[in-house]
Amino acid sequence: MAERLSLQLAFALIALIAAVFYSGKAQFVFNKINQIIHGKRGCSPIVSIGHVTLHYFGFRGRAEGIRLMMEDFEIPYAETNFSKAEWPAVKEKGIETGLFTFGQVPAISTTTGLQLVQSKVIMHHIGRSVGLDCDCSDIHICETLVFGAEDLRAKLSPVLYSPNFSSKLRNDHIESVVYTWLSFFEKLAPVEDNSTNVNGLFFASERLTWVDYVMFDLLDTHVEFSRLSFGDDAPTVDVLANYPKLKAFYETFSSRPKIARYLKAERRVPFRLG
Ligand SMILES: N[C@@H](CCC(=O)N[C@@H](CS)C(=O)NCC(=O)O)C(=O)O
Repeated sequence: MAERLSLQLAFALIALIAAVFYSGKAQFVFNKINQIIHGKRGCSPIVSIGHVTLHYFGFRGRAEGIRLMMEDFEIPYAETNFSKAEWPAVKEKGIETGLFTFGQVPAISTTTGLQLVQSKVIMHHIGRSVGLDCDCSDIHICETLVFGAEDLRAKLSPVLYSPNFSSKLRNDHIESVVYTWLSFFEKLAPVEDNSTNVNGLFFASERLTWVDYVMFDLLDTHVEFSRLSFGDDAPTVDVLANYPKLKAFYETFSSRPKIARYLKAERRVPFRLG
């Protein structure tokens, strides 16, 4: 009797799995199960990552988005803050041990044994660990935003670290590159809509995701860049002034309590050295 019952149950289970599979909803069901197991939202949640060591220089650069996430979610972390002078030896050792996969930073190592490089990969991983992954149906939107953010950031480095950096170079870059790209992002920025965005403005999935940290960091970087002073008479600009949706997002995000505290904190490393 019991044997027959287990056989029937086994058949019912197989029929259920086949039905889910052929209905095309397998991914959805798998995601839901994953979400229930981890108790976190998003397409691909993972377990918490423990205490983090952030390997980077003592400035914001490509590590700041990672710091913002760890600050907001109170993930315990320590920093190396390498100086330029230390870097060549540190780099050689990091390549040797495999920590710096591509000989670059940021990198993180964690008490759970994880080692990871590439700023956006690290941010995504942290996001997955705290329930900030995008919804599966939004992955393409999130990737578009993050890859676009990366494109704009890449255009900044040669200017920011140019030996001839000046107020003219700064303003030329803003006029010829930054404004064009901000107008692209303005079209993708969230709008105030109480029916969808609960308690905030979010770029994807109608809730806070790791992509909001990428976007905030990108905007903040350009706000800081546009304010850099050279001790001359060249006027600085409010780089977001003509982008109301981006400005609203920037201000709303800045007012998240732990972010607001961090933005003003003394321990926050400078935007640019020297
Ligand atoms: N795509 C990488 C770029 C990393 C990168 O360019 N890192 C720079 C600092 S921002 C670096 O490590 N420079 C030192 C070197 O290459 O030796 C990321 O986003 O993490």
